[in-house]
Amino acid sequence: MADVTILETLTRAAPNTLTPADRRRALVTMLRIRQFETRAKELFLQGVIKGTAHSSIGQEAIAAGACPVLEDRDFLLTHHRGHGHTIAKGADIRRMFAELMGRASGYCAGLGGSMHIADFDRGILGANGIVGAGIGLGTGAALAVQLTGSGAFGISFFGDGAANEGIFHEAMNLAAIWKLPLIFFCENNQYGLTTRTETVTAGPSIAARGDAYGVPNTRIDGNDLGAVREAVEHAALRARDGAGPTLIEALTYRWDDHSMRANLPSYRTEDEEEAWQTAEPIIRLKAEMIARSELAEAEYTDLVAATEAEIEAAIGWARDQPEPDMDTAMSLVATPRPSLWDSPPERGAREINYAEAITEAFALEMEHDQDVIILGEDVGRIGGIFGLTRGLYSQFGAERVRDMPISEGAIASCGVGAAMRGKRVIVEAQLWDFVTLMMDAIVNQAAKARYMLGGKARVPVVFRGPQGAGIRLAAQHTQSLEMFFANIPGLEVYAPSSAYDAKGLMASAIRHDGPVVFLEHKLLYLGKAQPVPEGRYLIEPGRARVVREGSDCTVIATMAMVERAVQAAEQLSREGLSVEVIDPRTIKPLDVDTICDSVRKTNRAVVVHEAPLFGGIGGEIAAAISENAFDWLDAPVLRIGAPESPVPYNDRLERQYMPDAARIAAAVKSVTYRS
Ligand SMILES: Cc1ncc(C[n+]2csc(CCOP(=O)(O)OP(=O)(O)O)c2C)c(N)n1
Ligand SMILES: [Mg+2]
Repeated sequence: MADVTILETLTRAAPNTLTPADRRRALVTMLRIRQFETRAKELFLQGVIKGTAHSSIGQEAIAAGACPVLEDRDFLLTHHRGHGHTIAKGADIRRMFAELMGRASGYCAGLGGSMHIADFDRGILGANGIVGAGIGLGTGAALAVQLTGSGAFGISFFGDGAANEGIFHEAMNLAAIWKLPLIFFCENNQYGLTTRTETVTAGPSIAARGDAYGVPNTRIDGNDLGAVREAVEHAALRARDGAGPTLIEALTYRWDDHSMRANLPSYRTEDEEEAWQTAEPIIRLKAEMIARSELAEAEYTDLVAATEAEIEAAIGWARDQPEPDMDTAMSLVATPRPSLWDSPPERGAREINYAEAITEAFALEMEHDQDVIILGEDVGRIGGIFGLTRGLYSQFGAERVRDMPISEGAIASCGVGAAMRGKRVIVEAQLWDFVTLMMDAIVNQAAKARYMLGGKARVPVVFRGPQGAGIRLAAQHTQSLEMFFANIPGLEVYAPSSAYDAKGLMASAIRHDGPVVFLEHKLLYLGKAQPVPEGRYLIEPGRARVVREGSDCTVIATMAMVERAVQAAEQLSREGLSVEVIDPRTIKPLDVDTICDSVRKTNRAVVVHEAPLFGGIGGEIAAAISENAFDWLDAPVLRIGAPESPVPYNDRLERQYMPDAARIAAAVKSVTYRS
């Protein structure tokens, strides 16, 4: 049965602020969207469009009503059902079809498909395949424009289903406390896939959820062009005036199945479908325009014909476009770096410790570039729980060193969104284990944006925090998670072990135009002062450091294990063994050449890291040695890591859990004395 209360709402006319020209433009937009979706579905059924796509037929009034309020300087983020929004914001329909057909001239170079269409030059920051993701990214883009003071604003479109994602609530809170210029636009089409919204959504309405955050909200008829336009005009004025976000819930209905691919057993009644189709937006607008004598039936027929011709021409163009090739696709994964690196300076005499070196890199980069900002919990006045941002708050102010709510999902998404809109963002996870709550922003958004958006997106964001065991914080505050990220193309992973490297690599991470995961170690924060140059310098990622030279065995160690490997080497030297210690410094890119050159010299290798052995970087390094230096090996490559267990709290057990100098020395002896 159709939802009577909603249909009653739909027949109530909203005050109309549209001019006849606005209505005509909107009608054309709606016809273009409908014809785009109709033909896309036919092409999908013919196998010309593959994968999937989500039709917005029935919901056109939302795109046509909301998007014209956006000016060139404004932005939008949309969701999987986003064709209408991008068309209404001015995207080139030919390139949209080309993308759906997987062609090189498509918006994402054929690498993203329907759910990822973006046109940064037009302020279209992307559709998204992750339900709710655009809401979090929207907070960041809104923060970036707010900091610029341009008076611009943006809209994040999402479905009713997304209103039950945590990011909806985190983002709403964030936007409210900072008065971000953002419209949260929920297209409530009554279903999330096959699930009826009201059966999974608590409270009187999605709009009413705004009350909890002090965000003005309204529930409107989403099939009424005038109602949509008026609500968005009103919310836009608030956003431009610095009054903050608005939540709009627009009631509507999708005519087609969830997706073009979906072949789901029926979950809606024919009565319901028919009732909503009679309330459909195009026929309503057409009837209104005819009643106002703004349109004649024959003119409408001409508009439809002209739209059909335009869409056919776009399809014809798209069909003729070449497909992308693998080399080009591969070139879009990694964000290019400058090919010229300063040669790192001498260490000098001045000494600071690892934590202070990172702080110094922040300060120098923030001084150098106004766009660098830091987001994290407690990073402001107290400088984070380990004090790394202490002093920066008084130097650079609360706008650039921003205390965040305990909202890791929003912190990370906000960082990515701000980076997409021109900022260089440093995102702190208070303890690295909390990164598990940031994973969508890092893995699905930041890591893939450049590739999936056809090489157009620039996402300069550093995700950083302290990992590792050693100070009895137990299993949820002590993990070594580098391999979570090393396995994701598009991310770089830095893991310095000395103060000198930490400063130079942090500068490189901040100045990189792509996402970097920067791992620090709690035990190293507590380490001794070491010589570090005072000025700015960069260390090239993917260049290992030979920490100590030797000729009998190579020990490759990461982070807190480097110092332990050096201790083992010193102990062994007293027994007559010469051990070379290598710190890769960056897990990805990994300097296989330096490691293998060393093994070709020593003929033996031991790899040591703090993470559990299985799936650790040790396996990668051992494989690289076997592939590149097998003929030089006199013994199998040995790996040392933590046991297959969470980190124990008990002091003695925690020490036993972490590899130490004695275990490293024993491993070196076992490979050295076997030949
Ligand atoms: C995080 C996440 N969970 C689940 C999915 C699979 N999925 C894609 S669309 C969708 C329904 C979303 O419903 P809604 O937000 O109401 O948007 P609509 O499809 O109705 O426009 C689901 C479950 C996904 N893509 N991302
Ligand atoms: Mg829905």
